[in-house]
Formats: sequence, C-alpha cells, structure tokens
Amino acid sequence: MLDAAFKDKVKADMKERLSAKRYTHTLGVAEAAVKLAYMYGIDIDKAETAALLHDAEKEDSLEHMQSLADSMYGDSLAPEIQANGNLLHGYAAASYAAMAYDIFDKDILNAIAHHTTGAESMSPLEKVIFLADYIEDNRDFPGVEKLRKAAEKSLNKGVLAGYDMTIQYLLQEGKTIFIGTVRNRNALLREMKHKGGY
Ligand code: DGI
Ligand code: FE
Ligand code: FE
Repeated sequence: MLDAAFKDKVKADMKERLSAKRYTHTLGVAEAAVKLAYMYGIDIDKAETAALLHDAEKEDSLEHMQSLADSMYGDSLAPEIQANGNLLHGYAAASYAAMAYDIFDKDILNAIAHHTTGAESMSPLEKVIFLADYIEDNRDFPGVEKLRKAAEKSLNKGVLAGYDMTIQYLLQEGKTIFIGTVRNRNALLREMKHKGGY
C-alpha cells in the first residue's frame, strides 16, 4: 500500500496546481488506474502514483513545460511535441514528478510521459495509465462505453481503441495529427498480430 501521507501530499499539490475539474479528473484516473492494475496484475502503487501525477503540468505555461521537459529529455523530444502543450504536458509532468517527488522509477516516469500519445512499445503500466486517462468515470464523450468494454477484454484492445478514438477525433476537428500517434498505433497493431489479436 502506498504511504497514505505521500498520497495525501501529492493530492494536495494537485488540488493546488489544477482547476477543480481537472483535479476531479485526476482522482478519477487514479481510481480507474487502480482498478485496471488489479484486473491485469500490475503494481497498484505505481499505477496510483503515475495517475495522480499524469496531468500535473497540464495547466502550466508552454514555456514552463518546455524548460521542465528539456531538463529531462533534451533534444530527444520531437519538435512537434516540444511545440504543443497538449503533446508536451506528460513529458513535463514526468520531469516534475522526478524533481518534486524524487520519483526515478523509469516505468512510472514513462507512464506519465506517454499518457497522451502512447509510445511504440509500452509496458503494461504505461498502457494502464493511457487507458485510465480515457475511461475514468468522469469521461462522458460519445464512444467512451465502447472504450470501457475494450479495456475489459484486454489492455491492448483498450489502448488500440483509444488510439483510434484520438485519431478519429483529431480528423473530425480538423486538427493536426502527430505522426508519432499513428506510428504508435501501427506498432501496437503489429504487436497484437503476433499475439493472435490480444
Ligand atoms: O490531458 P487530458 O485532457 O486528460 O488528456 P490527454 O493527455 O489525452 O490530452 C488530450 C489532448 O491532446 C486532446 O485535446 C487531444 C490532444 N491530442 C492527443 N493526441 C494528439 C493531440 N493533439 C494533436 N494535435 N495531435 C495528436 O496526435
Ligand atoms: Fe493529459
Ligand atoms: Fe488526463
């Protein structure tokens, strides 16, 4: 069990850093991540920690996000990620988690960093956070039930449905699609093909 004092400290910090709506979302992601972690036999404490911190930087300025992310990732981050807060806030939040809470567990940091666009090869913990962000109880967009059902079948099916929904949404809204999101989706499809669809 995660130290209650640590959990309370992170929650209080997030409550201060985030709007009421995003703080509620954060608590929802933590709950969904714990449930998924139980379901798929993944470390509960790591899932809860990553979930509580995943949007820590979401409401910060782009300049702040850039300097935080730069301290941890430098030029390894694609310019398209560096230029867009929507894509960058996870990487900035991972840097924040390391700096503010001395979290150096690579799996936790990757799960925070990759929660928006995924990654070419994701660990089960990364997949849990990616999915929990999408299906937590406060989400009510059309199609969320389909995602929740996919998440019950397998982590990969849930994540694939998440990628597809993001890409469909971006197309519908006429927004630019980060090429990495497409690459990551294709990589997951290949991974699933090797496993007979799972
Ligand atoms: O931070 P949250 O709102 O909880 O969720 P998130 O981290 O998944 O961020 C979602 C936002 O990021 C949403 O506005 C869509 C945007 N996004 C996700 N993938 C891409 C993207 N935006 C662009 N331009 N390109 C992408 O590939
Ligand atoms: Fe986010
Ligand atoms: Fe989120």
